[in-house]
Amino acid sequence: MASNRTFTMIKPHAVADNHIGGIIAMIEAAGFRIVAMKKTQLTPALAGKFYEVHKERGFYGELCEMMSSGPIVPMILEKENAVTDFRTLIGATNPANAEEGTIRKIYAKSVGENAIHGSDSDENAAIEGSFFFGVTEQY
Ligand code: DGI
Repeated sequence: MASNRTFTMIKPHAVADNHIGGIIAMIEAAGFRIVAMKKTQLTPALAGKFYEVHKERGFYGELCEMMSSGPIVPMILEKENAVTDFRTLIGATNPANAEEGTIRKIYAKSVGENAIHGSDSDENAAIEGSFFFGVTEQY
């Protein structure tokens, strides 16, 4: 059975551009309930740990620098089929390929500055959620 939770973070450029509210409005309108949320900032080392699976990729350094460049808003979200439905809501990694009406189509600037993260599996959703939130922060 699919888990009913996923993990997301609003990326630094979208926070800096005052899009927290617009993005959260889209998330709630799509039927997701916010289980945990905060505003925080990653160090380059923590960003590197979060994105460790990409460490051999050419864009890893740029990704870690971008993700630690300013505050982010991480959240745990709840809905049936959360991981799959949230990936649909955010759209393709590269906004040029994202469907109309998706969060990335509206708020992403480029493949690197693509506004929002969404876990790609139930297992990663649990790992990524616990990277930012303890059990007593999830309601
Ligand atoms: O799961 P996604 O976030 O959609 O995509 P992913 O897991 O393939 O990549 C993770 C993040 O890494 C992505 O949201 C933005 C960044 N990224 C991916 N491909 C590129 C990239 N950044 C740059 N600069 N160039 C890329 O080709």
